[in-house]
Amino acid sequence: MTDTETAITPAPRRDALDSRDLTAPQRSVDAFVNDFMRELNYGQGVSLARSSVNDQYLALARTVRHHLQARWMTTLVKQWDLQAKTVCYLSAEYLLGRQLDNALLASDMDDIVEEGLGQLGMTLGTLRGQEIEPGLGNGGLGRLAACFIDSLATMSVPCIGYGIRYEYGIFRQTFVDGWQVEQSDPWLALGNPWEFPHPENSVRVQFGGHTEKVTDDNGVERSTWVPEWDVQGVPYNYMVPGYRNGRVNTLRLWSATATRAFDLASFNSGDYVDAVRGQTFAEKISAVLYPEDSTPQGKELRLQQQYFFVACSLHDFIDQVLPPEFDLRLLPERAIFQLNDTHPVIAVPELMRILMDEKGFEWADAWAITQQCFAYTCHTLLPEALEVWPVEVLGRLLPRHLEIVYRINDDFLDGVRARFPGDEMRMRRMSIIAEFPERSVRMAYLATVAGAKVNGVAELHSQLLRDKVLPDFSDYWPDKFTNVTNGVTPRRFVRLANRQLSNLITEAIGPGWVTDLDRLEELEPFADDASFRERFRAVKKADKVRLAKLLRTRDSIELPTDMMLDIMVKRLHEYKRQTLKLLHIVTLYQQVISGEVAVEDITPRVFAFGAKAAPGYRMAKEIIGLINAVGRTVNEDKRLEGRLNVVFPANYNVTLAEKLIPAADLSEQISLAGKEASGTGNMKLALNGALTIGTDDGANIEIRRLVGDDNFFLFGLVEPEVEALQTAGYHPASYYEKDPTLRAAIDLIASGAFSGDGQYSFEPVVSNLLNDDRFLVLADYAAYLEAQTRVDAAYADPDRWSRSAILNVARCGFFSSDRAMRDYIDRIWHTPPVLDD
Ligand code: NBG
Repeated sequence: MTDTETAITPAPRRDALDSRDLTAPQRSVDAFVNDFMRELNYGQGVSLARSSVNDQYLALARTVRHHLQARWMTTLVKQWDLQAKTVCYLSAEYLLGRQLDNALLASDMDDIVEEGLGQLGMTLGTLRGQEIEPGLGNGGLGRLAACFIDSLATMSVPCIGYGIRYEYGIFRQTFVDGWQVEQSDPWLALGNPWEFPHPENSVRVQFGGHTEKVTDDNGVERSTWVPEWDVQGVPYNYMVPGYRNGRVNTLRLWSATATRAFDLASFNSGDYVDAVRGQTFAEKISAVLYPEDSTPQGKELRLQQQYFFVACSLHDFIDQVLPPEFDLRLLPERAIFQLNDTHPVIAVPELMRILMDEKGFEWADAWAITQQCFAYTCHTLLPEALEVWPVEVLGRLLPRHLEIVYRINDDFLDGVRARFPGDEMRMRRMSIIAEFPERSVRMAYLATVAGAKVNGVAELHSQLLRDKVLPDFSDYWPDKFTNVTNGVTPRRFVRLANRQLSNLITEAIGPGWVTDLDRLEELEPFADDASFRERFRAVKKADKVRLAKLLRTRDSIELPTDMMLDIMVKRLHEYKRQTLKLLHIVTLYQQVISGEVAVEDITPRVFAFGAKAAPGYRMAKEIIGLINAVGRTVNEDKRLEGRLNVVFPANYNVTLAEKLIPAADLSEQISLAGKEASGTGNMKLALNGALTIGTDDGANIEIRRLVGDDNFFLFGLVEPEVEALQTAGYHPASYYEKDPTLRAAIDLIASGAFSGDGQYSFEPVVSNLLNDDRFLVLADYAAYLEAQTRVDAAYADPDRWSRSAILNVARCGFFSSDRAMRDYIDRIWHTPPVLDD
């Protein structure tokens, strides 16, 4: 074939996909062994005898994925035939967790694989351990996106997840002398069998330059963008298998590369480094995930990432997913672009630009389409976490988009002016462009103006979003605002993470709960069944033993398995109040060493933490240092042996969460009321039979309402009280002065009791608590301690405790991400499932 022929041969389109029989590989142990050996010998190119564990893992992954690929092809063909409305989930983060187990579960291959590997002298457990999880997210927001795409696949709803294939995911945390040290996460280094690159479908993304006014053929003056530089986005497809329903959706992650990989002129002239400079520059865009959580940094590279992935995604959907010559006026019938927080909001002016500058639409028509195609989810309440981009930065990087944003704002403010004539203050408050401290674009406002719907992620959060964060907007468009309480996937966080509990539940009520979590309510009567409670306790114990085994090899930590396991796992942030938990531990320790309390009177507890601090967040890192210091002191003190223990395994991630959560007795959800948008760890823990000690915040409120006051340990100020206290003037030191128990705990820290030889006094933490305490730790301390005594009393009665734990499981079916998806579909997306005929 000549070059010209290549150029003019149209690429085969999806409608040309053949209708050959897309049958999956045979399912039997023999067939598996054959397929596996073929992958090992011909895929990896090694013999069994010479193969490494990594070879074996890769061969296994490829063997298993074949079983899903046939379903994937079928899904794509069907989707093409039906042209059904598709959820395009735009998210800068997906915290997927390991893929192998999920693929085995979805394809129902566990037993076959286990037996087949056994015949070959291998164990599934060893190969499973070889997989490095894709840590392409920071915390709750990224994990939520992963749960959502799992649920949509399981519910047969067409969805494409769009995101970034960061070459380095969330940093790996290690501790050196108790201090967090970050290491890079080269998760792709040993090969990634779960992705399918498609460089032929690359998208060109342009940046920089300026705009020019030109008069088009109809004599209309239009703006055109003359960009200065560009990169290519290469799509990598991942399978998102539904749970045993024959459907596999797609996650498409973009990787940046140079449009011209190699500058031959520089190379020929001998400047080898210069020859690849363009490549290095381009690849930087998708190189690394920003390790921020709840507090954006406003770095220009971050904006490049955001624009890069949404530009790729919109072009992909319009040019590749839709049929050729599609009438874009009908786009709202085919797509809803869900903006996962403000990170992808630059997609709004990008769609406007595509429609006008590339497809020739007039402003009004383009805007009418755009407004129906987007919806926005807000995930925070901290004002500092709402992204803003300085006009100077946006204008330099995306001058045409800035023009479009100005025009959107002008039109929007005209509308506001018409409704509220003369209300200049309101105009200023509502403007998408902020003037102070520097002129910038408020991305949350842009999303609200453009989005058909705006939602918060738990009832209280949605309420506060309307009342506090965007009150003028909710006055203006009351119907635009809605709530969808978050959810988590029961496949990964119960069925996979806690097989024993899953089996127990299935024995009691049948297997239907895995895809219909409301059915857990059928467990209620078993809470009163003594033998069931006994078995439930045995499962918890087994989960602790399993965790202890893991922590021994992973972290050289000895985890006692006969004590209450009290866990706080989440990103380290002051608003989440790990320091409040710490003050509780220090108080118990202080009371024992001072002789105030006899050690026998303490309920034996292991306190487990898991938390990463953003590398630039100094106070969070101080708190990590202090937790480890207190842990070391407590664990080394013989007087407390068998009574108090602190464990803090490094590098909390999805894989570790799947081990920690099933073993937990007590779930710490102790954020300051009004600060945690929802929380999702709280849901995972309750579904695994941990009782919550928590504030009236985020989804805790809904958990408590469902499980009942008797099965939840509530404490602390409620949101209006927080607000009142802050308005009246909060003086943390007054609590210190009034409360001798609190004073003793703080004094003990300040005295250097936990400082070891280094004599480091943790002064920043102490003085922050006493002089600032933005999140009211000291105000809630006494109530928290009191609630902990209620916990102790309840735990002293194993039957009462297990009853409550079982009721937590039985009553938390609401927190399935399947339900969250139904809510999004009913209230926002209107995307029906595509069911088999
Ligand atoms: C987080 C909130 C959590 C919430 C998750 C998922 C961000 C910006 N927000 O409370 O802090 O559960 O989002 O909605 O990461």
